Amino acid sequence: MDKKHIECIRGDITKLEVDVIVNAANIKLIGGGGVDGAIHRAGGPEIMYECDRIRQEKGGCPTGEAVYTRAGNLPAKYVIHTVGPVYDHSSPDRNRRLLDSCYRSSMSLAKQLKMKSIAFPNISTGVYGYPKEAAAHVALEALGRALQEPGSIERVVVVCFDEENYDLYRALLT
Ligand code: AR6
Repeated sequence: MDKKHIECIRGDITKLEVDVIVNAANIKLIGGGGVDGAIHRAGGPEIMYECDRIRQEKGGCPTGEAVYTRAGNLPAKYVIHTVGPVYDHSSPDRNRRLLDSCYRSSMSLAKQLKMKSIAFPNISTGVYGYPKEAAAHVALEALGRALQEPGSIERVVVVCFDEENYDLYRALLT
């Protein structure tokens, strides 16, 4: 197998033993439902404490960008919080550019932190309404590009919670 690779699994990202897990957060970093809720519940209050500090210092995290906190009780070392676009049917290019930027910014931050393994959820494909197939193409293109660039990351895991996303990724990765 290639030393640097992308794999997909079906499951709960909070259980993963990787260096970094990525959260699909909101611009205020105030927590919410979906994967964001699951990460804060499983990780405990330390993660929100650090999100509060980031909000006080810089107002939160703009769409398409990424910030990091420690991971509290999770097996990971860090959580990278990125904010996907709320899908806007009238702006396909903007949706794509912002989602691409989430994956790119998260990979870049993980490399700055000298991390070797990272797990992503299917950003924006829950309450933010991004069509799953289109999002999977954007994600894999961005991750493939980021893996080709120099840096510490050797293992990227896409964690699919729902069957539709899992089937899509499995088909695209095999
Ligand atoms: N592990 C992995 N993936 C999960 C998990 C989990 N434990 N739980 C849900 N998913 P969403 P968004 C999947 O709605 O669309 C939050 O309230 C889920 O099946 O979590 O980016 C934030 O605070 C879906 O495929 O994120 C924001 O306000 C994917 O995670 C807003 O939702 C993303 O769904 C962000 O919306």
